[in-house]
Amino acid sequence: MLIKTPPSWAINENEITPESVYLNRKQFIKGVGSAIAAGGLLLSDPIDLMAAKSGLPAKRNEAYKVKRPITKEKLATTYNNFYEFSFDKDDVHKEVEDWNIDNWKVEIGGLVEKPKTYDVEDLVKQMTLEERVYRFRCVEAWSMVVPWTGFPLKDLVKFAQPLSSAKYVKFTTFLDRSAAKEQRRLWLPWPYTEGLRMDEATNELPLMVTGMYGKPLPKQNGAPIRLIAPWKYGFKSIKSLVKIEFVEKQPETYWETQAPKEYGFYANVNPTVDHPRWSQAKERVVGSFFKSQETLMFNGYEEQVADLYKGMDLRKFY
Ligand SMILES: Nc1nc2c(c(=O)[nH]1)N[C@H]1C(S)=C(S)[C@@H](COP(=O)(O)O)O[C@H]1N2
Ligand SMILES: [Mo]
Repeated sequence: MLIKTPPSWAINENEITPESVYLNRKQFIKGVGSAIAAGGLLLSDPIDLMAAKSGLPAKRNEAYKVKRPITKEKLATTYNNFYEFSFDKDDVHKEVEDWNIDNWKVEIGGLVEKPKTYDVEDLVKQMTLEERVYRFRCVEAWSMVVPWTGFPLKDLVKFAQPLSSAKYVKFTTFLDRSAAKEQRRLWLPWPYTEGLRMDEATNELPLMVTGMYGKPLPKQNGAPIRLIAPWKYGFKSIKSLVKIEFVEKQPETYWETQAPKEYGFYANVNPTVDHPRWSQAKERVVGSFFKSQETLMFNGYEEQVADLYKGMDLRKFY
């Protein structure tokens, strides 16, 4: 009997298909179902169509380059701070597995022309996505370099039409004690909140992020939508947003209410202002065990943001 063994080069096609294509194909299968349901849409190139739907991968904006090497995707998606799910960085990606983020809504409210709650996809569809490679520096003195996909926060501010009385933007993360076990620690000030001054929010840098490494944002990194403010310590880059509010007074923020002397509202990366318990002059490069490097003023974004803080004592407003 002749047993037909596949030749060595005929490996499983899943193994040779790039992951991004595979992801799109999964969406395509879903998409075909809805297209048929919608009454037989003609799909000339379904893969392109579905890629366009998620907006990924988006075109890289070459104005934001980083000389340091990009962190491995595996590390950036398995070494996470997301205290709602775990206090252990290595566990977050496992703790989010059963968390359902379907039908996610984002409220835009406070001092705006027309407060409204959006399906996150509908909101993102109004914006133009781009990819930017940014340095990322946690207050715990470690750093990464990550390609994020998103749209400028300033576009969202414009879209929201804030009133002239709005002086700050306040961000709020979801609250769901059944999904996020650490939110059952009732003494902690959940939900996680953050804020930016209006001129910080409308600066070119802050991104509303929906993807990383050319793929949809993983849950452990703050899906479906988060903030990235690269000149500030990582805790300002709040994850999994459900509310964006325009307010008159500086909002209370999660970490500031916890330990105001350690995690101030501004939290600008500054190698000359030490944390009360450690120096901020250097940082450990995640992924290279021994490598430490100089921390840069405003995390290397001095040119873009230094003007925002002219005349402010950065030792007092840390
Ligand atoms: N909602 C929420 N957002 C959060 C946090 C958090 O615990 N909860 N941790 C912050 C901190 S301390 C850091 S360093 C970054 C980590 O982002 P990453 O896991 O995508 O690298 O998210 C920030 N955003
Ligand atoms: Mo952090």
